[in-house]
Amino acid sequence: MHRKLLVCLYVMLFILGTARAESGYDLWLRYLQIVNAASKNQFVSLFSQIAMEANSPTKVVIRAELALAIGTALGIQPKFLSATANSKGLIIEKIQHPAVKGFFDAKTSDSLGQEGFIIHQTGTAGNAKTIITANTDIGLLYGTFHLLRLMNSQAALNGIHILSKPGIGLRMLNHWDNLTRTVERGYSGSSIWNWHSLPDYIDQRYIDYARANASIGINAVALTNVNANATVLTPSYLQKVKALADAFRPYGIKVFLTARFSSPIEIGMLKTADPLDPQVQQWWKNKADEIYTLIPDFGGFLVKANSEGQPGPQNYGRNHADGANMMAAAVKPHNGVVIWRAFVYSSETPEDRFKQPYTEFVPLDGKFSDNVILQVKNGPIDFQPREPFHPLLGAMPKTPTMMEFQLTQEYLGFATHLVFLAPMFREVLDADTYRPRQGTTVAKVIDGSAFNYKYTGMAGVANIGSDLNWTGHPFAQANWYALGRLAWDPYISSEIIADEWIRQTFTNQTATVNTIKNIMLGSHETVVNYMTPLGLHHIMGYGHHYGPAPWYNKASREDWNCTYFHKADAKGVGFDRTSKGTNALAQYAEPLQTKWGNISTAGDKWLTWFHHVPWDYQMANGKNFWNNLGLSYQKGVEGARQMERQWTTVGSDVDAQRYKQVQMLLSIQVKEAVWWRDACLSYFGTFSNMPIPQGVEKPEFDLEYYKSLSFPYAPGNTH
Ligand code: GCW
Repeated sequence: MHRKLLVCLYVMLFILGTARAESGYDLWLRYLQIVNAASKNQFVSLFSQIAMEANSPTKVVIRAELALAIGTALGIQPKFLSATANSKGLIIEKIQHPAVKGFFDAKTSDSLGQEGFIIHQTGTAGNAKTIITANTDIGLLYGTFHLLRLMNSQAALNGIHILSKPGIGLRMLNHWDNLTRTVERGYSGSSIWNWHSLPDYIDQRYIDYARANASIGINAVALTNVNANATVLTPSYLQKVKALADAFRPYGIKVFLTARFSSPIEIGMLKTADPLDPQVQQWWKNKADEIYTLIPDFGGFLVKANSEGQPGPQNYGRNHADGANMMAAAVKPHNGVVIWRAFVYSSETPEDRFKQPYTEFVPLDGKFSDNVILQVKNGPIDFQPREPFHPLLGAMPKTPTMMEFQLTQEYLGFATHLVFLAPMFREVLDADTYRPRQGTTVAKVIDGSAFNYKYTGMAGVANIGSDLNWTGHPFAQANWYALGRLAWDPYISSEIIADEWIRQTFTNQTATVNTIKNIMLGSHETVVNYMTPLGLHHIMGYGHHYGPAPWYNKASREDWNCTYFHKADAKGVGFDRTSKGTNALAQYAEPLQTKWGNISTAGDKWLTWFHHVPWDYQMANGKNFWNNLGLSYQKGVEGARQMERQWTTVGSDVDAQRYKQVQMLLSIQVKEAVWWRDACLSYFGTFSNMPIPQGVEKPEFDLEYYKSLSFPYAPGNTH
């Protein structure tokens, strides 16, 4: 009996132990054990002796990461030595260090900038010297993580020479985290910032978060929700922010805060927040001085103003430039920046929501101070599963525009749907703005090369929370990863990103890597097909945005209704944004205006974004629009089923815990794909008056059933 109990206990402990190990907490920094002998030998010999001092906080971090990675993957502990001109093995020192000096010329060193690095191997086996070098410690950290990534994917190093530097300056996460620890549009637990126990308690999570970010080059984080709370700017909260900034600094991460425009009134006892009022200006200057005294490398402010009820300069009859410049003047002496969001739509104007940011901001180009960056959302409406690129991108030659992607899946199935967003981001980055000329892709606008911007940036609205695995869905980690990699290199392919991530996160077995890659690369198109095919947009449930609700028309303002966005009637469906409609298309350069303005050349992706398409409109494949709509939904459902099937083949290459997790989530995804298809086709069918097309499964329930579903506590809705 006693023995039996003991055995039981062991078994339980074993299960618990495994569970912890594979919870997903380690993200892509799992440092999976290397079993392949040749590869193992290569890295054992590379890492057995490392020449570097530990003479800065960042170098201490580098050493700790190396010890962890090498210990876990290779089972050895590296020996750290001081580097000298005669050092062999791995050398990690700055380019001016005697151990590195003479290897690279001044031009190469200049070209690395403040964050780039070189990994260089010389000499013959047995006598090889491998150098990681950079102009700064942070560059060394990035180089180290790069080398560890090569180890994780068991790459061959022979004579390796890599010079890498970031394509974009601000590589950023925007947290929509409230001080209450709820997360707006967050689906993976509560905020990881424990404001209550800060500043004295530094959760290990903060460090692991910083490690993960640094490993993919993320160098800036806005801690708080853009629907901002002025309290974060009060002295006691600034102490907490300082504690986080101190924890992140060795990892090269700067902290930003969201600034509520009305803060001078709310916490400053002023009567106004008018940006032209000298007292208000002085208040912001003092506030900035106070912050920079605590956090000398504070990044600056991220501001949502005059949008969705947030206060802003327009409350005082001023414009966005007046507001942004006032804050920019406050942070300017400290080299700070103001990131001003372009996601605005007026509370009164009945103008097509699509058009409003462009209408408001283009006349202000050239009027912003030189430390203001305009953050433009991915898509003129709002982070939809597929949007045409935002027409502001390319239209602001004198104002740095940065990209705001959304990692959290507000409109993409929350944290229960597997959707790899790199292909969606790529589609947008590769889009040609034709401004000022053909070939000026969105990537070229945001990396600054098109207009020589002084600042460049790419932000992702974070999908991170207190869940064990950070992001809820194990695959949502890949979207965090993708943001970092794309911000570092806005031209990198989705395939490479997926490949790297899988090898570090799951397995190095090529067949399984390929299966998982397949699932990931097809997932975005699949989701678009079962949610919003052929250009449909914003037909999700009201408020929480969960599930389909194309019938919804009860919102307090017209442009919060699904019916506003699709305009289905007996004739057809879609938003006419041509010159016969709202003419939003005029905000794009030629030839896009003409191409997208013509229903026959607009392309399937953008069809109902720009046209009210007749149900019986004959499409290129010979079928009418209604049939194509049905078949797209069906294709989406089949795509989801296919993902589920493919996952069953990954077998033992994926640990049991995450295998099971993904399996359960995929079955939810299939169920919800069916729900989307059936609800949408049942509803749109009441207008098309055509039967469910051939080849499309019939809905299980009637429309009333789908309409009756309600989700009062759907997550992420913090209003
Ligand atoms: O998409 C909408 C979201 C809001 C969000 C807003 C924004 C932070 O539904 O929750 O508020 O966009 O981006 O400002």
